[in-house]
Amino acid sequence: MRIVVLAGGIGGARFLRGLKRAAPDADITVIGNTGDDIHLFGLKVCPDLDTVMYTLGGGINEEQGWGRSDETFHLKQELAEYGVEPQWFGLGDRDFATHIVRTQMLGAGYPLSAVTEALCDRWKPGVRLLPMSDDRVETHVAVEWEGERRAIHFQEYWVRLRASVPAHAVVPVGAEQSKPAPGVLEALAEADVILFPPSNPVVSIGTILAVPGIREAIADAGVPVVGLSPIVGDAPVRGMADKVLAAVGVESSAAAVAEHYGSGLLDGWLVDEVDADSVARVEAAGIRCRAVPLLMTDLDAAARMAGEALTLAEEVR
Ligand code: GDP
Ligand code: FO1
Ligand code: CA
Repeated sequence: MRIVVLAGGIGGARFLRGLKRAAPDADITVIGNTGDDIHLFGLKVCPDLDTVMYTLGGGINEEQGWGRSDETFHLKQELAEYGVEPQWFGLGDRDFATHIVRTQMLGAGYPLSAVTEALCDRWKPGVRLLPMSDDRVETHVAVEWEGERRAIHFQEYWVRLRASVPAHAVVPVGAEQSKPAPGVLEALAEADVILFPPSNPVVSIGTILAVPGIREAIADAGVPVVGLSPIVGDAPVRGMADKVLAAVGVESSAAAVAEHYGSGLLDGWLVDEVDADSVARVEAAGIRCRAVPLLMTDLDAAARMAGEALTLAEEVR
């Protein structure tokens, strides 16, 4: 079975770990979000691709959910001693090596997709990890800050400001001119099932869908498309997805996220058991819906969620 998953960082990565356990013989292709990418200290950082690669490859900081395990921060401290900004983004020494290799290869002319494949030669994530695009796409957020309206990089909004300032719009800058990376449209056309993990609907999956051609390829694939809600009991399980949902005019609820994707894209949707009363609303929108436990408390729980998603895919096929 060929499964294609559109993934952000932590939610996507933890779900994928469960999916590998639930479907050990499946051929899994991951289309990763690159809208969170940022250039820092002359280096290209791809947080969501790295979170998937490290999580599936056994190198993730498990408690944090991003960055390397067994990490040190000597380089960060040395840069701070020179007064180099930004100091609000925590790049560790081990993680820096990944960004140096990536930047060096990009400088030599390799596209991000080839660089990601090379990095995965080391980590062996057990999935084919493709960036959504080889072109530069950077999510910016229009915020109200110090009495002024301005657009800032997503990482500045998320990490520096912790989404604490009002956001008016979320813009994937460069998306309109971008092309899907090699292999993305082919993987979607050949998929038997397409899954949306409990990733951020706006700045992870929304950004991937903003790459021209990807949304159409999903609809044209003619196979079950099943998603899992990142919102449980009207709040994100972790992070600040409610803030970016508000910025695009979507309420923070499992049903509203399903309606936001819509029946033109989704065939099936899983909500948590605490949101069982929203099943009827989702089905009224033309999307088959089930309420099952949706907390990835451990690998077994994530695997059960992946199994439920595959079962729902068979029901809607
Ligand atoms: P990010 O790039 O690191 O922000 O990660 P993603 O975009 O892949 O996923 C973030 C979303 O995952 C957040 O909105 C969380 O609410 C959601 N999430 C994290 N852990 C869980 C979980 O155990 N269950 C569910 N249902 N959602 C989760
Ligand atoms: N998230 C933080 O909240 N603080 C950080 O200092 C931080 C550093 C960082 C470094 C590398 C990396 O791959 C991810 C990192 N993240 C950090 C997570 C990253 O910002 C994620 O993109 C967001 O959490 C949302 O997706
Ligand atoms: Ca992300």
